Amino acid sequence: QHSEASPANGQAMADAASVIPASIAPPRKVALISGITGQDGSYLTELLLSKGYEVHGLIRRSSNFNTARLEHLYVDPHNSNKARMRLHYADLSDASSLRRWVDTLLPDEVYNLAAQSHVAVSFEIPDYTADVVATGALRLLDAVRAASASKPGGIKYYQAGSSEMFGSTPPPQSETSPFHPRSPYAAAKCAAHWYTVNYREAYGLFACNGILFNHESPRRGENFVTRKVTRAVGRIRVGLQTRLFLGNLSAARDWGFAGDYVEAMWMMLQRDEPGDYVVATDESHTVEEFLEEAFGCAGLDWKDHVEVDPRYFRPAEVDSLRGDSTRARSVLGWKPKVSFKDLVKMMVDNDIDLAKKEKVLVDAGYRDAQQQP
Ligand code: NDP
Ligand code: GDR
Repeated sequence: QHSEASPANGQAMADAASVIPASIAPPRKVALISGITGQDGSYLTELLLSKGYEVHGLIRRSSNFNTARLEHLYVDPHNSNKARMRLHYADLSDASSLRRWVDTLLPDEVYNLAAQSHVAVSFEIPDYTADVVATGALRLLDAVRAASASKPGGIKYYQAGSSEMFGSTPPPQSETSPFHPRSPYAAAKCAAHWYTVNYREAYGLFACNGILFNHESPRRGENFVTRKVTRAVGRIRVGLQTRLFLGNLSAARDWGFAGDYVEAMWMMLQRDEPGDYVVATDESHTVEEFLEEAFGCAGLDWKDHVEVDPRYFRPAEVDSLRGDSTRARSVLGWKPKVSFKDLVKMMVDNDIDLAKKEKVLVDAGYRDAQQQP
């Protein structure tokens, strides 16, 4: 057991699926997700479970439970009829573990979402980032290639590519824009992108690159700028924090909602032909505009609280990203449902609630009020 999860929601979904008589039910599709414990992994798992999939996730060993984002989906595997999400230990740096699970499960679809995904951190741990993001993708692709012959219809592969690959290429960025990576993370994602293209061309693998622009949610890691801001807004609002230290406020990003973006991943693997797709809102905002909107949602003025700390500047910055997702919209029929304003409000509302809960613990003396999460 990997978490102390409440089975409530997952149980309800499993109950709904179990009413179809086995004799007429089509065989369940099996998906394998690396990075299942991350933001996107949790939304993709929800989506696939709602479509009737059996979902297997690769998790890495940690001294703490790292399954918080999956707790609402967890059903004890001893309840074998109802548990449609299973977790297995593996690591993108360990080819043998990847090979074992791909061989054992022979999934219909593999989603490679695992990564050291923080751009600034990739300057601190470049070798590790390259190993997991680039070589890790190659290890998983090769496990899929080797197992594909044993799977009727083959195994489809999704690679989590990033708008960071465009780096200093000016917007709008589409599938035909050149890559000019500006960090070890981005360079490693470029390698993973080309490994995926190469395995498609060399071995005929059904392999797709999603080139996803920034996508956020209340489940976003707390050291990415959007969540760092909305966590601070919540805590400032309830009196647990006064100041917020940030880096470059003039960078522009194309921010969408993670729940919308995982649908595009799935849609890519349902096509007859594999391909590469930019996924974006096609709209861009600066960090300053995000601050204005987020603090505004809570009736606050960001200028009263935000200070620039050069320690958050990056050795090389990506100044401006704005996607051109025409291809995903016309070929996949995908489009984002959540607007920038609604996304910011969703995150601020969530983080005001969270801060209120923290405040109860702080007031009762169970927790210190830290300045910044
Ligand atoms: P997160 O950082 O939230 O999740 C990353 C996941 O990868 C976690 O499950 C993490 O496990 C896992 N992981 C990290 N290192 C390893 C390893 N060595 N072996 C196995 N698993 C590992 O990222 P997101 O969910 O936001 O993003 C998903 C993918 O999409 C990533 O590849 C990211 O680079 C890419 N991407 C994200 C975008 C975004 O805006 N969110 C945009 C474009 C691309 P643990 O929980 O234990 O840390
Ligand atoms: P990014 O996201 O680098 O685009 O990568 P992040 O939220 O970290 O930065 C966005 C922009 O905000 C600026 N910034 C700060 N960033 C952080 N993290 N912390 C700060 O205090 C801060 N102040 C200003 C940054 O300089 C940058 O310009 C994300 C990740 O999810 C990647 O994995 C993914 O591939 C890309 O999005 C698309």
